[in-house]
Amino acid sequence: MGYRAALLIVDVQNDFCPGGRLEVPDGDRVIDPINRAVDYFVKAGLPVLASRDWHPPFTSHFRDFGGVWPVHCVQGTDGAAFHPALRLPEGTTLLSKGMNLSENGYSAFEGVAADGRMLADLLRDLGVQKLYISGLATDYCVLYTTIEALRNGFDVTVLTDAVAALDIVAGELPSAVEEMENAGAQLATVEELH
Ligand code: VGL
Repeated sequence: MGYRAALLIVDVQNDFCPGGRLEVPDGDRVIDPINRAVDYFVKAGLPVLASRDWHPPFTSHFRDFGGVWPVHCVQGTDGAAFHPALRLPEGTTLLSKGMNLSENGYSAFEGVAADGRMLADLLRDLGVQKLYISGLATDYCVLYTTIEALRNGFDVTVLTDAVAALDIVAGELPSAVEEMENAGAQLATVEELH
C-alpha cells in the first residue's frame, strides 16, 4: 500500500441490520466482506477501528424529540451492540458518537475513543494517512465520515462491496457513492485489497 493504512468500520450495529429499528435493506450483507477486510488488515499488521452510534434515550436526533429518525442505537441496548457476525479483532479501536443530546453524530470523526481522543488525532498518532471505509449506511454515516476524512486531509478509499445504503428517498438523492467519488474518494472492492 506504500503508506500506512487503516480500516474503519462504520456502525455495523444490530439496529442498522435487518430486524433492527432503523434497518438498512440487506445491511448485513456487508459483514462477510468486512470480515475479509479485517483479516487482510490484521495480517498486514494494520490498525482496525470501529465506530458505533451511541445515543442517549432522549435526543433531538430522534423523531419523538424533534428529529427525523426512529429511536435506534440507544446506549447499552442490544440494538446498539455490534452485529454478532462481525469479527472485530483484538485491539480494535472503538469510537462512540452521537452521545450529545442535540447532535446527529453521523460522522465517525465526531467519535471519541475510550481514552478521550477523537478519530482525526488518533489516526495521526497512529501515523495513518490512508483510510479504507466500510459499514453502514452509505448515504449517512459512511458519507459524512468520508467527506470529513477528506476534509481532514486523509486519503480515502470506500470499499464499495462493504457498504450499504438506507436509500430513504429512492432516486431523489444523487448516489452517495458518486458524491464521495466527486469529493475525492477512491473506490475499491475488498477483493482488490493487496
Ligand atoms: C445513520 C441515520 C441515522 C447511519 C445513523 O449510521 O448511517 N443513519 N443515524
